[in-house]
Amino acid sequence: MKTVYSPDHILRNAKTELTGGQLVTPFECPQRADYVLAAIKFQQLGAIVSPTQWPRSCVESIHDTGYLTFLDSIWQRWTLTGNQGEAIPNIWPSRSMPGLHIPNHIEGQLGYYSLAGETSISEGTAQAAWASANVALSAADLIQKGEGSAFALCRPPGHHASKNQYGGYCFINNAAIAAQKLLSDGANRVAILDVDFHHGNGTQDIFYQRSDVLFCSIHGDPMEAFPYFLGFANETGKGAGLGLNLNLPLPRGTPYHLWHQALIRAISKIHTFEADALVISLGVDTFENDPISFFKLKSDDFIDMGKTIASMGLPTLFVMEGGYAVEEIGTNTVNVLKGFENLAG
Ligand code: SP5
Ligand code: ZN
Repeated sequence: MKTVYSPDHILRNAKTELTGGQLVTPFECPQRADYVLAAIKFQQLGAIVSPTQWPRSCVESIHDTGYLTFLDSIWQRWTLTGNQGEAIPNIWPSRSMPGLHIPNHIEGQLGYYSLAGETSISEGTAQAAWASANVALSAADLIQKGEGSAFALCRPPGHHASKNQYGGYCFINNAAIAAQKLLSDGANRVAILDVDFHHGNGTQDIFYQRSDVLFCSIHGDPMEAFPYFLGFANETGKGAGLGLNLNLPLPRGTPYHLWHQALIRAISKIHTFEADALVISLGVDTFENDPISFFKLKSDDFIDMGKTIASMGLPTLFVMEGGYAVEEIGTNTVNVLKGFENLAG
């Protein structure tokens, strides 16, 4: 399987993440991609290729132009305003003040365009997000050109980003723009299976009312886990998308054999949908030693995960999402891809 990788991911190198009332070094750090790339080389997964640049319209097919303009300009505006630290929101439109307008002031705009406060914006963040988007689009292009599978080594990740909000370490929804590209290139139906520990709220929201994309997600119960406010089992889609959203929340301590039962349910749903292609939002933060998550998957379990995904027999695009046990992220990620190839042949 080919991997698409860009060294520009390193431009996303924030110094701060707001957690526990402190600003700590972010869990989502450049070393993550270094470890994944090293494991791909060590385990000889296949060629590592560079992305090409895709038209802005590929990203505008999913994200609001106003949001993208905000993302492109926020760092310069933030520093010109005289701020010394990284850009962190401190107020949001909420139940008591829905605030559907976009404020003029940068502090108000940060709240408008964010869904979480842990994700600081730093110099180079937008450039890295665009590089990550090009990685996803280039990998989708490999599928369209006939490769049975491809791996988009995206960083920063994307599945928490909605059409007009960043957060959860995500800025551009790489899986969503890749799925949209597959549809634009001729697929009639695309299934997205999100196996990251966290619910892919951005991806769900983007496709919630659409009939051409099925979204399935296996994740930590949002009563107990980020993003807390979306990802419940009773969210099944709306309008043309009714019945095409499947959430499988699981409790603290879930081991692989129970996680696997949820995977079988998702696969059954994808079969019924008759997808032409599959996009996997591949987070490996389901790992037992992940520092911010609470499932109990072991490194070898990721091999079986890949094999089981391959049993669907669909053209499959893997898009990197989370995974914060940095020293094990390479092994765990490549285990999924190797497991997939062993059965896919
Ligand atoms: C792509 C992805 O996996 N995003 C996850 C975003 C999670 N953000 C909230 C993290 C909360 C961290 N709490 C730290 C507790 C350490 N004991
Ligand atoms: Zn995650």
